[in-house]
Amino acid sequence: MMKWMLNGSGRPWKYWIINPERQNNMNDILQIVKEFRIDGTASAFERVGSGHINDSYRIAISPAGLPGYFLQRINHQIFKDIPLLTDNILKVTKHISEKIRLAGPCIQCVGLSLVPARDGHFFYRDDEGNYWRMFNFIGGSRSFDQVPNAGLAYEGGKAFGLFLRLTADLDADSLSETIKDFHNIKTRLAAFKKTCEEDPYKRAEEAKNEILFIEERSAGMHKILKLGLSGRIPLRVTHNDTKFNNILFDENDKAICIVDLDTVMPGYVLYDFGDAIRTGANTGAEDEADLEKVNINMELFEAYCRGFLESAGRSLTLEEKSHLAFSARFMTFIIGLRFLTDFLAGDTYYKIHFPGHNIQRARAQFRLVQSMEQNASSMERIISDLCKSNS
Ligand code: GN1
Ligand code: MG
Repeated sequence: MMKWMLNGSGRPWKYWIINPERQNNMNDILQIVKEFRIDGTASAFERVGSGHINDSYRIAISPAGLPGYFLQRINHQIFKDIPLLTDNILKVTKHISEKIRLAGPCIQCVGLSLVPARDGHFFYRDDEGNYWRMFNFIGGSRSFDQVPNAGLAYEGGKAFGLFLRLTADLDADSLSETIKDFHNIKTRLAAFKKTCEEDPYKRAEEAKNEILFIEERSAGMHKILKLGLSGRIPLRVTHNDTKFNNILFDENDKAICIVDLDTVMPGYVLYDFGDAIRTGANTGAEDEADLEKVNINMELFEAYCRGFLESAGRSLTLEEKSHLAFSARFMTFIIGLRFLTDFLAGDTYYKIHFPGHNIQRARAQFRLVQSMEQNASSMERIISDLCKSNS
């Protein structure tokens, strides 16, 4: 069932829920919390986060003073195998926590851990078929949908670089693909083409400029896939959803934790780098309506790259380094392509906050692609200068 509701900021959103009544019912959420082995008693909850897929809640605990918990309803229309996804997350969180423990105070980050349900599993399936899971809440932290200064961009780059380093000795083959062909341009373009042809909601006319934009660029977007398939870049454990707001910062603006681990799986580092630039060096919001406001911010770009290369540069191959600037353009393109496909398909994948939200998101992504095209040579130069100083 589809329903319009108000989120915490008073803006309407639309999302798919099985039983609309249960969403705002405090007792229902607190009932779910009781299914997990928590310390203390849940006293309140609030809806948090700006993700487009799962529903997230902060759970407050009494006695007061404990950091509380982070409860999520996992979108199982999208993540179809929850036990497999949970197994991935357990492997990754345990690996990272152990690394943090061994490194001691020399690395400043906090590990995530899943809280077991009463039956010992690390998720709970309610009687309506919804899947829930619980993490420790990282108290005192905050995240940024847009990056206000270069210091934060630098910290963010260091954090995703550190994530890569901490997971470098975790065998990529030990993780499963939670969404098959997630960043596979060939598959994404085929789905787009099919949706355009079928045009089930008769929206292709409205999107004709964006469709043309994709057609003009699609041939040049297969580089990373080809490098991967031919073995010229390695498969690594990668995050695959490195939106800047998946980095948690402490009150001193130091990055302390990487969250949203659903898509941690084997992948190419270029995907992680590119997606972080898409969101971390944009002068506008991901869904900015005023396209004049959307540009690559070169100061934020330089700072993110500096942090990332200081932290992970030595573990990257030359081939990877030489495609970093392109990867930003690529990831912005493929996410725009996915937003547009979802618009044409009737908004079934991403939560939207108003009709036309997905095409607005796609337009903002494509404007950012254009800005990156215009700045391509400066982006290349910044990266090659930084690579020299970090080799
Ligand atoms: C989705 O839910 P969220 O915001 O963490 C999507 C990402 C996209 C992103 C675009 C599983 O992530 O791939 O980059 O929206 N996640 C999935 O904002 O599709
Ligand atoms: Mg995500």
